[in-house]
Amino acid sequence: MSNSATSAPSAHPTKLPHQVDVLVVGAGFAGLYLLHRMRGLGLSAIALEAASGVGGTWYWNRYPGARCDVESMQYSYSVFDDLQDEWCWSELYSGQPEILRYANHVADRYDLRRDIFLNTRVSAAHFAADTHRWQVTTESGAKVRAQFVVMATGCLSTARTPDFDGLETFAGDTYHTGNWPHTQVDFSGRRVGIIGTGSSAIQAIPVIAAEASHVTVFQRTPNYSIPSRNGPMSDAYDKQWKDDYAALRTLARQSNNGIVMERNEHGAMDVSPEERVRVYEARWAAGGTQFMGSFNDLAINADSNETASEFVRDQIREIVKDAATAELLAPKGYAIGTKRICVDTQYFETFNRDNVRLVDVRNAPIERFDETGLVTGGDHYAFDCIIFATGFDAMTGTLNAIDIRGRDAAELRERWEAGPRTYLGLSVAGFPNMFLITGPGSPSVLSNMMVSIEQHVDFITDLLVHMRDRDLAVVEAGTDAQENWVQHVNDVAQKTLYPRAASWYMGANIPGKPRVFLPYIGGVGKYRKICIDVATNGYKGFAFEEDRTLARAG
Ligand code: NA7
Repeated sequence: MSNSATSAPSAHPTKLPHQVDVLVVGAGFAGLYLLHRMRGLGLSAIALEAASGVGGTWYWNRYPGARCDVESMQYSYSVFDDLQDEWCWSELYSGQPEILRYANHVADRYDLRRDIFLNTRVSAAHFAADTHRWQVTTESGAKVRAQFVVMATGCLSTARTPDFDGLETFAGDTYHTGNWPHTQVDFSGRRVGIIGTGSSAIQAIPVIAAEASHVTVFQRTPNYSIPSRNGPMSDAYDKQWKDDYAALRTLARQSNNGIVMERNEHGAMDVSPEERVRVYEARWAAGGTQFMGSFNDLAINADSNETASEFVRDQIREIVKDAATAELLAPKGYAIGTKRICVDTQYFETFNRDNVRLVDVRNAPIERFDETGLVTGGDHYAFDCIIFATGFDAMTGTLNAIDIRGRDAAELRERWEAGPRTYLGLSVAGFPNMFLITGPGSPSVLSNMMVSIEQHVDFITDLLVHMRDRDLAVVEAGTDAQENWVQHVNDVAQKTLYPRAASWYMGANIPGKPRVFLPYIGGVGKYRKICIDVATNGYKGFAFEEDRTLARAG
């Protein structure tokens, strides 16, 4: 099949209905699949999407070099047999344009567009206890009533630009990687400043450096990054997956992070130093996040982790010719993996270019911007344009930006003032008939998002069937179940090295954000089992009310 061949796309609607059974916020991979499943139940469902196209993350993050760091054979829907058999990815790790084409293909193939309202940002969602309906308000003031609201709003969807002094005076162009223009940005002949060295910057810097006249990278914290070894998809690899897709997808669902990879069942300190190096070298040569599967205790044993961390530092020292730059790029003071591991194509090599310079802003933070550039450490740097690769208000930022009110007009953002509290990362006590897809307290960002999205959408679909079969109309997480879950999420995180790092997993990148470990680190497979157990025990932990039926909804 040619990937560009799509059925005739239906148009996006413009006139919002007054009421629906299910209102989905977001039309990324979660929103698209939700819409499909809700329709399958015979429910009226719409998705409201702030962007002018579908695709979520892959709609917004169109910076040069944007690429998925999960292999495409795995970062794709597993629930559409024909689609997964027919779709051909061109590279091992797909670039953003191809993933966005895939999202659009899905929207057309499953005729989803007719229920997706674009350019429609949700500003409020209020639950009315008397009618058991949510009143959802858009930024333009339109209102829709819904029995169920599902927040498919993404984990990294509120881009953040730090509040730099004088930023508004800068006369050149500014860009944020998470909100990149739709028109081609030409860097040739331009002096570019890039702030940040997270995943986005690490992908963008090599591509921009190949085009710009000069690039200055402002680094606060260096990151551990593993070469992707990306390349064209071979027919053999494509066939290997497609021949065995059902079994491999099952393995992914049962795995620790939703990715099928070979895992070493030994601890790093259980083998000789020579064997350790041999394993790290093999994993480094193979590339990608499977480096973290080198040994089974890298996330929990500081000594083990240090051997992997030091191995990567040594690779950086080997690649980067200037010793001082190499030392600056070598991450220290935190364990590999405890900040999101990065996957790159020629990132460290880029610092060997004559037109690239690294500036440390850990010890001398950026002081201010002016008309021509910025000042740090007493030096002025002049630019034609500046790129903010400064990340996101992760996991809670987008939800807290919406005025969400549950029972007794309780505000979600107030309830979450000291950190998010959810049951299974799916539901919040006091907010009936509202679900979160990959919400805080679920594996989410620690997993292959596709696997976690599908699991949540399927869970919600099954839950609605359970309700319909029993004439139940309202579902809500119980307070005890939620508190126990929050405790469990914390307990599991505390057993690992993760909470020790100042990461966005911990909310550490946003001034004033509570330091709470946001995702659930118990593992995708274990989490799935917990959810199955909840479902098979009558959705224990959830409370139901009977007074209205799904059949009468809307
Ligand atoms: P990240 O990973 O949050 O990276 C943001 C980067 O910006 C990181 O290096 C930050 O340094 C840096 N930053 C943020 N604020 C500042 C200020 N004020 N001064 C200097 N540097 C700053 O976001 P990405 O977009 O790269 O990646 C997000 C996820 O998207 C990624 O993990 C993948 O899952 C996909 P810090 O580390 O906070 O010191």
